[in-house]
Amino acid sequence: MVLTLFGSPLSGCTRRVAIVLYEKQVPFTLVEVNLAKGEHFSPDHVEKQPFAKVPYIDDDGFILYESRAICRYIEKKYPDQGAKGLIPTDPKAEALFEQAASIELSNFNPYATGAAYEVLIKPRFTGQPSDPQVVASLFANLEKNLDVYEKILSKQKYLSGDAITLADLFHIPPAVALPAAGSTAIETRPNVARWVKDLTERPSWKKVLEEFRPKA
Ligand SMILES: N[C@@H](CCC(=O)N[C@@H](CS)C(=O)NCC(=O)O)C(=O)O
Repeated sequence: MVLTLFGSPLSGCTRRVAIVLYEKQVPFTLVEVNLAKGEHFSPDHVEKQPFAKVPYIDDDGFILYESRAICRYIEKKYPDQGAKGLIPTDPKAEALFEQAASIELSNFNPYATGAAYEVLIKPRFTGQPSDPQVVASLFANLEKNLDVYEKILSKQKYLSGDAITLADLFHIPPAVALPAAGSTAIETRPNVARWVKDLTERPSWKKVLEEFRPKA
């Protein structure tokens, strides 16, 4: 049975999983969970994703949620298909991958996704204006951390070394939302900008942009 991805085509977390499914050439069907209509609060959805978030997958009856866990599962299930080595197997290389994945989760995602929420999502979905002080604080933290990224990426091509891993791919959806949220943090750091360009030029992201468009 073909893997089913339950999520919202515009949500960064759903898109993160789709990037990896395309990278790994794993066929899948997207079943839209309409966040604007609150479908993620339905009893059926909450039974699968108890935190009432998207996405989750159904892989022949195996239910899994948390976008990064899903990506790891896909890479481990299909190590020899599509892009290879997205989780390195050598212990030191794997440890460096985990370090980079942890950096993304601790030092990038809270600020980048937080800013995207505050500027782009909150006003649209809650009717509340974004709070300039909150945005300024998120941007300040992001800039401080991206200064460190800039140093790391001046010495190596990707966040855990010279080969791409899931840790790099995890960044794509929030990174892409930053300019629209009013941040220049990426474009003003040449190595960070080079890295994001490299990631977003991959066919997997282009396919997400083609296939995961807002419905008219
Ligand atoms: N850590 C979770 C986060 C899931 C999450 O926050 N999803 C967002 C979309 S990116 C969502 O469902 N938002 C709806 C809501 O919070 O009501 C993951 O990576 O899957």
